[in-house]
Formats: sequence, C-alpha cells, structure tokens
Amino acid sequence: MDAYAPRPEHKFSFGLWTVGWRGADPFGLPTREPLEATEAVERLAELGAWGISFHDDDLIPFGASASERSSRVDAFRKALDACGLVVPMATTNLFTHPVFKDGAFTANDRDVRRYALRKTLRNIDLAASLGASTYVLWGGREGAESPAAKDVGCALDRYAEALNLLCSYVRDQGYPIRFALEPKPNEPRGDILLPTIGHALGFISQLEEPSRVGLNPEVGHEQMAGLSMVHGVAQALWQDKLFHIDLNGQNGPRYDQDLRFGNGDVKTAFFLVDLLERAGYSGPRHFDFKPARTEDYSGVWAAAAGCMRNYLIFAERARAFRADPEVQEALLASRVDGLAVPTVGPDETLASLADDAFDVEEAAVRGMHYERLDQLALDHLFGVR
Ligand code: GLT
Ligand code: MN
Ligand code: MN
Repeated sequence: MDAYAPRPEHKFSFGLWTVGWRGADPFGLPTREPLEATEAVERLAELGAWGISFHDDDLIPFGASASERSSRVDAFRKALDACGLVVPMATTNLFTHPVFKDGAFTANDRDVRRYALRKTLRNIDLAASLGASTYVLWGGREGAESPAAKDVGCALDRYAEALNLLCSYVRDQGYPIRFALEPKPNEPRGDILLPTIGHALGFISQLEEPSRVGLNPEVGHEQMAGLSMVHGVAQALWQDKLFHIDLNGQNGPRYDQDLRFGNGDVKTAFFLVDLLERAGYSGPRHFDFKPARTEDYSGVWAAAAGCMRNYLIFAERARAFRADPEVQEALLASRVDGLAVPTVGPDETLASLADDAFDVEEAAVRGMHYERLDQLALDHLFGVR
C-alpha cells in the first residue's frame, strides 16, 4: 500500500477555482479550456480528496438565469452525492466583476457595499444548503493604491459592520457557519486591508461576536509580507482562531505565486505540517494553488495529487523527527521544554525574583545548540535519517 496515498479521513479539500484555473495572467490568455464543476468533483474524489469549496461565481456564472442556476446547483449536488465529496467551505467572489474595483464591504460607494452584502447573503444560503460550516472572506479588493483614496478608520468601521451583519444573519437563520478572514498584504490592490494574520486577529477582537469569526491564513500570503507562516498559524491556534487554512507554496516576497503545496519554501511547509498535526488541528487541509499555466489537464491533476502527497510526506517526516531519540535529546539540550514552565511560579510573588542566585555571565555564555537541532530536522526532511 502507498503510505502517501490520500484518503478522505485526511480531510484534503480543493477550491473549485484552483483546479479550474485556466491559466490567464496579466500577460497572457488562458491556456486551458473551462472545467465543469461536476468533472472537478469526480476527478478530485478519484484522487482521494475529501472536499471541494467554491465561490458563487465558480459554480454559477455571474448573472446566470434562475433556471441555469438551479440546473448547475443540482448537477453539482448530484456529483457530490455520487462521489461522496463534501463542501466544507464556500466563499463569495467580491473581486472579479468591475463593480468591485474599489472593494466590496469597504467600497467608498454605499450602493456597492449593499450589493456586496446581498451577493454574500445569497451564497451563504447556498453554502448552508450544501452543508458548509466555514465561510471564507478574502477581501482582495478591500484596499487602496493611494492613502488619499481611503479613510482607513471608516473602512474598518464598514468592514466590521459587514461582519457583524453577516454574523447576525447566520445566527438568525440557525446556520452552523463560522466566518474565516483570509489576510493578504497586496495584489490585486496596492495595499489590502487586514494584510496579515496579526491585523486580522486584532480586527476580530473588535467585532460584536468574535467567537463566530476566525482565520483562513494562506501560506504564500504571509510570505509575501515577509512573515513566518509557522509563527502566524501558531498564534492563530493559540487564540483558537484557526478555522481553515489555505496551503500552497511561495518563493519569498514577490507576486502571489500560488504554487502547489510542497513547491516553494519546503522547510516552512514541513514545520507547518508538523505544527498542524501536533496541535490536533481538525479542520480541512485546503489547497489553494494555481496549477502552472504550462500544464494541460493531466498536469492539473498531477499538481492536485502532488499537494496531498506532499502533505502526507511532510506529516510522516515530522512524525519521524519527533520520534527520533536523538532529536528528543537535542530538544532537551536546547531546553525547548523549559519554555513551558511559568516564569514566576504559582507560589511565588515578584518579590521572589530577588532570591535568585543568578550568574549573568555564566548564562550569557551558554550555547543553545539550535544549529544541531535544526540540522536534525533537515536530515529528517531530506529523508537521510
Ligand atoms: C483568490 C485568492 C485566494 C482566495 C480565494 C477566496 S480567491 O483566488 O487568490 O487566495 O483564497 O476568495
Ligand atoms: Mn494566494
Ligand atoms: Mn487563498
């Protein structure tokens, strides 16, 4: 049996817009024909995936008639049932149509903001009927190119207003849905609001129902901001805010590469999987990547299979790293366990600090032995241990 074969219990999911990306970029036309949603469902199920997510417009073309809408949704539902795939998450396209050129929930034009809310509510109803429990909000157009163009305080007021209204809607409807904000620093806007995990966590604390709102961090987006995805996700977990995750690959701060998971920064991917698995993260392992436009559909499916295979390889390598007696000894030598001990004990007061017999010079020369520990991690990642 292939130890790296994906199975539904691994909870791998894919955006319909990922495998369905046709390869159009700012410099070139699409290189692939459109992909039917039903075929995406069938192929992903064959590959061992568990779920599929979608934007309203991925499934139902923008402006479709009522009859086209219902026939598309019916066909999708049938394919899901036939293949045993679930819809763990859905989201709204609030960025493609030119009406959203200045944003959706934070557009300066009030009628655009009201339209964005209507479009979102309509798709939340569909998401709920398909069993989704997470609703992602990626505000790619919420931002500006000039600081003169946007009153950021007002924009955040309107963003919070939208979130508060959406929370009250799902509460009133009795939908078991939570919202997940997806940070990104820039692209397509020059500067996007809620640019990082940290900004989004701070914003959530200002909402009326913070417990209903969490995060959907994307690997490449934190790296575009030059930040550590592993530290960001660890903090989201620490605050019980990791509702969903977009796994992909990126090579440093540049345009959003959306590489398949495992391409790009492999060491980050390894430690991210190590973190998710050890933290007992139980949500979807969702891949949000763009199969390279050099590929035909066989390459698209190879890339989708590669995302899942790489996740399972990293998980296995991370388990081996943690189980290795030499690693355990190296962790102790680096005193990694010491950080779990409260700095001032429960029976102590700050006055107790005065009793420490502490030799500053001796502490200053102690080595941490992190280089050895890190090399052991690399040896495991490279498969030479
Ligand atoms: C878009 C974006 C992704 C978001 C999607 C959700 S759409 O493709 O690049 O990062 O996750 O709206
Ligand atoms: Mn991206
Ligand atoms: Mn994403």
